[in-house]
Amino acid sequence: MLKYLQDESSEVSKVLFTGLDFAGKSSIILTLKREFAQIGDVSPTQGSQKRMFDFLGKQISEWDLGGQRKYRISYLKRPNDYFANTSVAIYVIDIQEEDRFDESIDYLKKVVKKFEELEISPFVHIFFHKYDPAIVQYHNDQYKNVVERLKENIKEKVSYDHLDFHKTSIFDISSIVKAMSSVFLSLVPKTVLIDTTLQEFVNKTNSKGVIIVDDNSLLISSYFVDDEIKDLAEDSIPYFLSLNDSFERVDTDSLETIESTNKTTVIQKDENYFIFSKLSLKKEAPPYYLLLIKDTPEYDKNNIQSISTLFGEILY
Ligand SMILES: Nc1nc2c(ncn2[C@@H]2O[C@H](COP(=O)(O)OP(=O)(O)OP(=O)(O)O)[C@@H](O)[C@H]2O)c(=O)[nH]1
Ligand SMILES: [Mg+2]
Repeated sequence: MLKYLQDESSEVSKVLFTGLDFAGKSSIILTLKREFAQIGDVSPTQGSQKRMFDFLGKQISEWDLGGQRKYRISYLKRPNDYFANTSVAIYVIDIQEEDRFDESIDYLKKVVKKFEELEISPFVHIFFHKYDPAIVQYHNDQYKNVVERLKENIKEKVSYDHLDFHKTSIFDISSIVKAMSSVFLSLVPKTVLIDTTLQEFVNKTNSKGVIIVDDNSLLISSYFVDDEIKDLAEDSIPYFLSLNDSFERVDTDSLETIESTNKTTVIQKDENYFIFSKLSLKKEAPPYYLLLIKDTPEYDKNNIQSISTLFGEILY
């Protein structure tokens, strides 16, 4: 029954990152991969960089198009090699560089035109990037206006129906996670089934909320009793993933294994207990992670095992 509801196609989805040089495209990708050490000395991307990965059982090819002028010219000259077959595009704009807004809108127009010429109409998610926490704290009104004007300008100059807008910063990891998750989830229809499963899980386990993410930090599904718990879970999940990464770098042979299949960590903060568990659904497939928020530290590992099994059935 569950298998029947799987997606019909297993073809590759192409996710394209584009925009001017220095906008922050490669840094966004590194943030999702939690390669924070590399973000510090990221260098301009030479030409296009591709990586393949699996998202909810679907093959994704992610293209990071280096934005230097010489490369932009060559992409536009050979649209078939770069823009063809795009399933979804992420167009990154550095909102701190106002004097390049016109140049950026101009390139966006050209990219959209190429999509039209290729007779494809992928969603284009505009990331108003480098909307850093310091800006929110000290210059929010000013930048809100900057971004509003930029958005109006884009809507006026780029006539394209499939535009969406997000504010992001690598210093606010959850802003990247949320924006990228909405991009990737749009590619996979089977998520409705996962959402229902998770809602039942929250009720059954008397929890306040639960969130599932994949190994690329993307939110797969979540369910919360209220918005406060939602914010808490979404803001804390990146830290649990980093914690997990650090533990995995430790020589685990020397540690006593407490859970044999699903490794679970319980942390208390204020009145909440965070139960974080790594789910290995299938041998050799990338893991998923579950974060459960409860009033009490008790959890039934059979419940976690059964959600893991159900989830595995939906996906594979
Ligand atoms: N303040 C701030 N700086 C950022 C942010 N994201 C990236 N940067 C910085 O912006 C610079 C350019 O980042 P890249 O990721 O190399 O930009 P890119 O779009 O990949 O550039 P090209 O590869 O040349 O197209 C680097 O110095 C990053 O550290 C952000 O959210 N806020
Ligand atoms: Mg780059």
